[in-house]
Amino acid sequence: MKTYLVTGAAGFIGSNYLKYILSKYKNNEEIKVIIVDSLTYAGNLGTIAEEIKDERVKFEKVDIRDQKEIARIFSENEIDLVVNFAAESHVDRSIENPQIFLETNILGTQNLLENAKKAWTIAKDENGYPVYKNGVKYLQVSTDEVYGSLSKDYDTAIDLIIDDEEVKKVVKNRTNLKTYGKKFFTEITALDPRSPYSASKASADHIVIAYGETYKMPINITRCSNNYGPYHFPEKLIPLMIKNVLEGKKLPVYGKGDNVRDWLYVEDHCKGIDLVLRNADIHEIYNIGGFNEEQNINIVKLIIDILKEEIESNDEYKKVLKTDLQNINYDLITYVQDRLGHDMRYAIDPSKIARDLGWYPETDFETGIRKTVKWYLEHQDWVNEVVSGDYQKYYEEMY
Ligand code: NAD
Ligand code: TDX
Repeated sequence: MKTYLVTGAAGFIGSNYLKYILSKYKNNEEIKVIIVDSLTYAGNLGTIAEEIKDERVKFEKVDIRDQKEIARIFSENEIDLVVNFAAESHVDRSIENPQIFLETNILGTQNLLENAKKAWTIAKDENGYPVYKNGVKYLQVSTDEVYGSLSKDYDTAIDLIIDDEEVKKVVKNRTNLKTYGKKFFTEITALDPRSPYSASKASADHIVIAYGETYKMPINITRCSNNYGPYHFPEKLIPLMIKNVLEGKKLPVYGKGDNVRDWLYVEDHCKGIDLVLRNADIHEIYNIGGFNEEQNINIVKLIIDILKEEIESNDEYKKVLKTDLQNINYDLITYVQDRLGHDMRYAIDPSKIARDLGWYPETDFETGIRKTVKWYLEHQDWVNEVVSGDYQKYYEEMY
């Protein structure tokens, strides 16, 4: 029996992870999941309404910065595994208001580590180091953005050639591996964050490593590329573009639209996280990437194309459209002022997790993005629910 503490499980990746582990361990292992989420603008209880009813799950509306409450949760539950998703996650917001990013992402992380350390210490060794309960582990969900920015070598994507034989074996069935450059972030790339968001995530990584080294605490860090999929908050590129197309609104593309991101289907990411948590050696850091780089402008065009095709072929989807079908075209694209300090390219080398743990991104982008677009067409109630209050104010200011 394992007890998870999952923070930020009412957000995008955390909710997908919660759904994934509840289903993965349904028949073969007893688990208990304590959720800690303070329900910021990005957290929505409706997203996990079904999961909260599950008798294995307990929801705590608590801020990860709250020392007393986090201490209480550790004292009331025999927690074995911590997965920290809770964070302020949107780069544009970090440019407008950095402070909350430092408070949640750095101090919140340290508060979780400190309480895990206390709860898991069962003795001290002869040198004064804490000795921990067997089987406990803290996993920090980090980002490729901590490595900074790469430059592009090509204007159009080229096939990614994998020359590592072991990795080739693992990804043998994947097609469409793409790259815009020769360099990739590996786990030993020096951290070089450039936005307040990524600086706060890099600081958190350093604190996690510091607890691992100083107190020999059992930690792992995963650093993933841009996730996409269901329950993605519509302030991020893909869900925002879907929302705006459906409403006949302009699609704001920053700068020239040539910035490159590596896209990873959220469920593939969740599988990678649980694998690292359960199987990786302690203190190991793993990059989790999609082997799928794309320029923003191409993502936006693809979304327009898929939405048009899907709506044309399904009368149910036509009901969702708040504009005329003929308005769905590339004229919606509008180039706007670039993001300050906009990182040009993120590209992850996930060979280590492939070699060590046999993980690879299973979902082709073509499959994943179509699934995602259809999910949004079928879940407009969810979009309407999360797009209210705080977000509405932010949206009106930004666009
Ligand atoms: P999100 O913004 O969708 O969700 C964040 C969740 O954390 C929300 O439920 C929110 O209510 C909760 N939260 C925020 N501050 C909190 C606090 N102080 N105490 C308790 N709960 C709090 O984020 P996401 O996109 O799901 O990202 C999850 C994690 O993955 C983050 O750590 C992020 O840095 C990292 N990450 C995300 C991506 C991506 O593409 N989305 C890529 C790389 C890394
Ligand atoms: O309206 C937009 N127009 C636009 O051109 C938005 C919202 C974004 N963009 C660009 C900026 C980026 O180059 O699209 C790209 C993706 O932007 P976001 O969706 O904001 O993601 P990004 O800044 O790449 O960060 C994401 O991936 C790494 C997550 O939000 C982070 O939490 C994660 O760490």
